Amino acid sequence: HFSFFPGQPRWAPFQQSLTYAFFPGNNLTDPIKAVFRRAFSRWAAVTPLTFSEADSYPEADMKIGFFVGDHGDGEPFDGVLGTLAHAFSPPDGRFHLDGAEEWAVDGVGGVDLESVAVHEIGHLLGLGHSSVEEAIMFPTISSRRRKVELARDDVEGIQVLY
Ligand code: TQI
Ligand code: ZN
Ligand code: ZN
Repeated sequence: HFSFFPGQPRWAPFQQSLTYAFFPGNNLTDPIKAVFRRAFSRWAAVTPLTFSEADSYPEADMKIGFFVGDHGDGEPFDGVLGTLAHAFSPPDGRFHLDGAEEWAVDGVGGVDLESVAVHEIGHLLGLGHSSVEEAIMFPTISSRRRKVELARDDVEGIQVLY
């Protein structure tokens, strides 16, 4: 079953058009940006929310970046495997990925980026972990697995919030 963060934080009702931006220092390629666009669109499909890429990193609601080791928020990354990414609950908007991972984009490589992005966006929107194994918000995933389709449990959870 789905869960929320303590106090059930969510983006405010007047914030249905949310923006996201990529940390400029990462210089991400278009195929990588497209993975995040697809991940956002899965949540947009089942909520009244819309997501669009903003040019201004500081002004965006959600800030996405790849970082290695200590990156200044008290939650250092740990190198290959272990923690892959973390995201903070609303209305924080920070979404960080471990730059030390071998990320799989479009099926090529190691850890599937879209699977992790769909999960972390769930956290950005206010979902905690689920006890349902098929759910995107289940707290573990077998390595090299691709899991990008929202389960009914994920949809029910997000529709309680939005
Ligand atoms: N990162 C953890 C996660 O996102 C960070 C975390 C631990 C966390 N406990 C939390 C975040 C409680 C919010 C609330 O769950 S992770 C998976 C999964 C990770 C794990 O790198 O371990 C995915 C990131 F579910 F597959 F195990 C993405 Cl998809
Ligand atoms: Zn971080
Ligand atoms: Zn999680």
